[in-house]
Amino acid sequence: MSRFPVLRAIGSPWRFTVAACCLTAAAAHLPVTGDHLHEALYIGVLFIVLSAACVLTAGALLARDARVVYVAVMVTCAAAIGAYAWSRAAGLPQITDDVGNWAEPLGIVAVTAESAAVLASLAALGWSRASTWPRRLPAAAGAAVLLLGLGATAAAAAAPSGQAGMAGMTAAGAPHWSQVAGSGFRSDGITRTYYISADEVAWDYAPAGDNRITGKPFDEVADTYVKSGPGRIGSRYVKCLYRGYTDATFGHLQQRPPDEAYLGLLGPVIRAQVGDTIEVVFRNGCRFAASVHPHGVFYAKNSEGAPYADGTTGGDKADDAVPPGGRRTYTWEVPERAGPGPGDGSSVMWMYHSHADEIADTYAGLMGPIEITARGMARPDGSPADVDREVFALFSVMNENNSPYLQASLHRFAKPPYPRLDDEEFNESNLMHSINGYVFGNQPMITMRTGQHVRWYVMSMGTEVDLHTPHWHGNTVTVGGMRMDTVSLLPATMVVADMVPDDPGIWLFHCHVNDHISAGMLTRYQVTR
Ligand SMILES: [Cu+2]
Repeated sequence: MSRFPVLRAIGSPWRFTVAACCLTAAAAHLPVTGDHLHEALYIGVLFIVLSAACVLTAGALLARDARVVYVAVMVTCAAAIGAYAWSRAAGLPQITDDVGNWAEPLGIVAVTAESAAVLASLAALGWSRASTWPRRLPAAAGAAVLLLGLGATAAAAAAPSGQAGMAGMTAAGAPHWSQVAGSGFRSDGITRTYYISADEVAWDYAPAGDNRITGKPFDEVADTYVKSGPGRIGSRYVKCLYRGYTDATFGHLQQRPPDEAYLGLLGPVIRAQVGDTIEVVFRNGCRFAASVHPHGVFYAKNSEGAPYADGTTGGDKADDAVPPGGRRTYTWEVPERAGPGPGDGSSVMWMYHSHADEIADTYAGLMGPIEITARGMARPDGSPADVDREVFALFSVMNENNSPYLQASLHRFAKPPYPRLDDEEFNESNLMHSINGYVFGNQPMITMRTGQHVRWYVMSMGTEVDLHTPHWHGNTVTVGGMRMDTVSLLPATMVVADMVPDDPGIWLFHCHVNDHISAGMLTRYQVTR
């Protein structure tokens, strides 16, 4: 007999029932352990540990039902019940599709067995030797509980797919829809504030002054778009662009480091992770009303930035179009449905653009990227921790004929005689086939190193000519798990492409649409060792 009372066998008749409950709990976890190992390794491992603990404590009870064993049973089962509740209520990392899935049959069997084990353990600890029990009854009751438990487990495991836990995740059951919905917005208390001003600038689509793709001066075809002169605007246009500032005084422009110079006319990259709140303090320095309308994130009617008959009034309208010189703060939440879905990597792309007069505003240049990283996967700046280099690229035939600044550009950069505004050749000369606002390879070099995790975020804006097929020379990417070296874009679509470059050199990155190639929609990226 042990000197320590907690190690002494108490010989409770409840031990058979507790052991049967433990064995049932172990059995109920086994059918889905394989799927969990595949989908969320740590959950699979925890399932194996839990099942092993249940089997071991059951054996210990039958051999020597010391008080400490009952306590171990209660702790183990309480932890399992707690984890189950958490996975259904708040969601555990990597398997948030279990949120709301309270009716999963195997889960019900496991939780019932675990709860019964806790209650029976309490009864065992309170049992006194003075009580009288029929000799064989406890063992028979335990055997009956075990049979019942294993039968329920088998029935639950055979339940139709879609209700049997991870095995049915692809079926159109509750788990599918909980994945679609994502878990509700749970704030992590972090608000990321961006100070963005729409500023009028003189933008040059070809600042290098020659064709960086051929390495030669512009030829006659290129001159159609870039040469200024009588009745031709050339490569420079008056535009209004989103630009980042350091604070609400808008006194200091945020400087872009050299490796982000390629971003060109894009607004500052708005980064956040799921759980954050994004705040955009917007100042409109354009000569026309403008707004900030985001894609993907959660916005209420007072932060949508788009005027239309939506039945709103007052403050819910004030965001729609901020007058010249005006200011407005937009607030957007980042729930799970704004972040990576089941087929995404650690981050997704959205964008923001002015939507006061959507077409004119975006041709003026008011566009920028948004990047949302999965909860818990972001660096302090919001970028995904598993990505070394991020590149954002906008493919757009910027139709300067439809920009609010056409007249301004004409009188500032063209020489008289000025053409009729509907002159066909003049119109063609104002179609700037650009990547981030650069033509004919004039974009500052996009740089990266071999072996880096590089994530390309590519998007298109515009009209029916804006079907673009960005193509990488030298290296391949995966998009949604599929290998490619060319992706498809239509206006306002966004594609995330992951690359681990293995081929050093200066490589072409261009739209593969023939007409767009001739008009200069090409750039280069450089991979160094
Ligand atoms: Cu194209």
